[in-house]
Amino acid sequence: MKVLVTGFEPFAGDNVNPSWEAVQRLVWSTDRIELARLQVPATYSGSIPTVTGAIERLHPDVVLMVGQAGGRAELSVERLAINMDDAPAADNEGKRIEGIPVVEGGPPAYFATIPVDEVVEILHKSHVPVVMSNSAGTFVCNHLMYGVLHYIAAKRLGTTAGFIHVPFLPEQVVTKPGTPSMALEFVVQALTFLLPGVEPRKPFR
Ligand code: PCA
Repeated sequence: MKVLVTGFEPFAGDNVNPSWEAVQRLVWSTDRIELARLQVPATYSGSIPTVTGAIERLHPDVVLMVGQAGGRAELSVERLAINMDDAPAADNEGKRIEGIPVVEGGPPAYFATIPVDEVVEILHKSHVPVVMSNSAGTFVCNHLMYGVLHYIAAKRLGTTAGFIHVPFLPEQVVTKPGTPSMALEFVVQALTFLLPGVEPRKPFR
């Protein structure tokens, strides 16, 4: 099984993004899973083509996208992506989009096609704090998740895809009292635990 795992570059003035830090450190010891890693620009214009281009080149069975959700206390397995870009924050090109669909005329939403319940269950059994989330937000992460699921659906590929949000790293919250964070080693371990769970065992839903 070939798994493409993606993480985002730092954004919003931070100099790290826990998603990319963790993706770079993922180790997988069996030859049953072949990992490809990709850093994705935190931009509306660049994120989708970066990942769909890699899907075209690598033909992965699974695409697991990872992003930072600053302020969340646990990992979130995203259940759906909506057809809406709507965030006051600027992306890394300084672009702000408020209230515009990701894909004009596209369906309102896509469900993740990885088995989200199984991934949550695996992580719970592994004692990792994780929730199933019904919103990947309306910024670049949701944009990417929607765009990739749309591309896979439009091309009728067998690739399954999903998105995991991870909290800030402790170093990012040093001057943000009360803001949750998770140690990098823990995030890396959690992603390693969930990898076998993304194996496509069920048809799309
Ligand atoms: N998190 C942002 C974009 C890039 C990232 O890592 C988000 O949740 O939209």
